[in-house]
Amino acid sequence: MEISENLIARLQSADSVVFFTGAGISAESGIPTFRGKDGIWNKLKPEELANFNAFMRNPEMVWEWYKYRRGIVHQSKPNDGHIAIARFEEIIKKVSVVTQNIDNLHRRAGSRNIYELHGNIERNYCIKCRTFYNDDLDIKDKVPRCVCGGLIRPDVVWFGEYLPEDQYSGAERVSSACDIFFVVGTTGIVFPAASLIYSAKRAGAYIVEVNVEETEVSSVAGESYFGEAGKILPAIFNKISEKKGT
Ligand code: BV8
Ligand code: ZN
Repeated sequence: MEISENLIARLQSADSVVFFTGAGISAESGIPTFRGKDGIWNKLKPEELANFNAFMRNPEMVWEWYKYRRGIVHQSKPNDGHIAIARFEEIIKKVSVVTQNIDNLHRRAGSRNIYELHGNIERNYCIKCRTFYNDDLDIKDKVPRCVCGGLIRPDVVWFGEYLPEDQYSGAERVSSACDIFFVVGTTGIVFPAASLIYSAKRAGAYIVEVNVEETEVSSVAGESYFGEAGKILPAIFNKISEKKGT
């Protein structure tokens, strides 16, 4: 795979790089994407599942879906794409990960500066008293309940819900101050997360897309690499670390 001299030069001189990731980076870990050909949204509509009203109307169904996805996440592990992103911290002064994913794989791969825009499937809280139940959640019940009697929900951002303020403002800050902004494995159609791509571009960042196909982002990217993130990101990392003699 050919890496442009332009990108190599930019990475050699970059102080700060952001990796903005979506479901596509976890596809090679066996976690289904949302909108691809085998995407989970094809069978189930997001409106029916990833929103608060659906949860209040039918908590059993929504919990069944999240238990199914938790099961997949627990069996999966970070792939070479996640690991390459974590290893960029060895050769670039400031690396930030801004992820739409809730699968915790960037943290498990060793990345340290992570902004989780849409929450994390490993965390859950009571909608009444906001007590958190994480690894102590007893999910054998159809619908887990808090000691106060309140319903427990996954700590993820559903459609129509605001993103966690601290995560979003932190992500905005690093996106508007970086030299290179990688957009990895996302259709770039969910907002306000996707607006970070445009704020980064407006602030002068060089946009590099990594995806198996063209997306809405391709037209604003400085360059796009079409192929699997688990192959492209390690190839870029190896090229730069070779150049830097690390
Ligand atoms: C909000 C967490 C303010 C849960 C998710 C009506 C009412 C309210 C809001 C809206 C509305 N209409 C529109 C909106 C805005 C809405 C939105 O953007 N909708 C879209 C669909 C148009 N946004 C919201 O609701 C947000 N909140 O706006 O609040 C507000 C409040 C009240 C009232 C009004 C406004 C909240 C959005 C967050 C929703 N939560 N997930 C869960 O996961 O269960 S969204 C879901 O989509 C995931 O988080 C996912 O990460 C995200 C984006 O999807 P992608 O990651 O891009 O995944 P996708 O499958 O689409 O694409 C995968 C890509 O990977 C593909 O391009 C594929 O080619 C590529 N790929 C595949 N394999 C590989 C690969 N690439 C590289 N290598 C590979 N191997
Ligand atoms: Zn409670």
